[in-house]
Amino acid sequence: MDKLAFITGITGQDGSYLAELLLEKNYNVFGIQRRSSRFNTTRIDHIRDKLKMRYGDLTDGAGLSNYIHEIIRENPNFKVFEIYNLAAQSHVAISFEIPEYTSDVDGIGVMRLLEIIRTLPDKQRNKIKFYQAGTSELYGKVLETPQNEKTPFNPVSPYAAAKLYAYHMVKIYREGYGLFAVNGILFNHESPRRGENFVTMKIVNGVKDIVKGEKQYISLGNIYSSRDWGHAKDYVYGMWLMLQQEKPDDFVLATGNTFTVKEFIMHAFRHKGYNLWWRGEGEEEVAYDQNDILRVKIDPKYYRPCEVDLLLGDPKKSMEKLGWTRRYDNMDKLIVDMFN
Ligand code: NAP
Ligand code: G4F
Repeated sequence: MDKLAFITGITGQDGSYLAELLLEKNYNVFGIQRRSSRFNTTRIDHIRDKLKMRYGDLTDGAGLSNYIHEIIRENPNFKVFEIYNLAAQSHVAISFEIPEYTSDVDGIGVMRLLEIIRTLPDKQRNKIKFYQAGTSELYGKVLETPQNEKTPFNPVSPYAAAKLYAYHMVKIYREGYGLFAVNGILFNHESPRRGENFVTMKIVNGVKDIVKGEKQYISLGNIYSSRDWGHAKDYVYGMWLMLQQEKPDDFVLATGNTFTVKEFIMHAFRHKGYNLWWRGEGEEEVAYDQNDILRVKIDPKYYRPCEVDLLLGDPKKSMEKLGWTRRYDNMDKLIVDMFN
């Protein structure tokens, strides 16, 4: 095969959808998985026999280098080699607890990959395209709304600070060394494969447990932050489109709509026939259902040292230049898919 793709983070939400998409498009797909004491490949087990996998970690530059050189050695006549860097410690709240590790993986890890590409012979390097998983968290305490490719960044978490370093390194390697390297600036995207400790999946799983009678209520942190939530399947398609361009550039992927966590909670409960009534304020705020049973309460342990209050993306450039469109074009479609 002449089309190669290497996906870091292939075992994650986005990596698994991207691997499916690239296999459909007849790419030869390579990936790394982290060593873990338990198997961590459940999202890709259904396509495992079509993938070429080995152990690897973004903190281990030598291993990454060996693998990339090996892929090239074994496929000397490749036409294009797309490298998608999706691996990250991707949880914002957890980045406050493990800032050093988060910086190493999400920041320095990106530089490790860029250096490996930069030091390849011209003939090989010129056929490599690099995608970096950037994030709307870069906007942080937002300086303008909606946010687009020109909006200044103002990160407020170790996660976002590490991703900002990565964003700039991609630009520096693009402008300084002529690498085909792009930053996707992606707003929140969810799916049935979303990690359990992100708020949408926590709410969906909580409602499912309530329906089954296995739980009475869900405990959450700040329910007044707003997010621009799309579906991961649409967003991995956008990543691929970015690497099909003639020239490297940075793009925002977003829906152009924003909802509070509280609105997401109400949509999710309503989907299963529960109407919520809210009482109290701040840490005392609670929601009861139509039968006066407690369903949501606030637990300050989920608050973050700094919060991103409002994200609302403007995807105009991606729609016009990439021809990017979304199949999941409203939040209820996303919620239905997450419940299914
Ligand atoms: P995810 O489900 O948390 O997946 C992260 C992936 O990175 C997993 O495969 C994970 O492996 C891997 N990983 C973590 N640490 C690693 C390390 N040290 N070395 C190698 N691999 C490592 O995240 P996602 O939602 O798919 O997001 C994909 C990327 O997009 C991430 O970079 C994230 O920061 C970024 N992003 C996500 C969103 C979003 O809303 N989903 C928005 C903007 C940007 P395990 O499976 O072993 O944990
Ligand atoms: O679901 P979240 O943890 O996602 P967050 O922080 O927006 O980050 C996600 O999106 C980013 C793109 O903007 C990605 F870069 C990042 O990798 C990740 O995929 O939290 C969403 C909101 C926050 O305001 C949080 O404070 O929900 C609030 N929240 C309220 N209660 C909670 C909870 N978040 C979590 N995880 N758990 C709660 O119990």
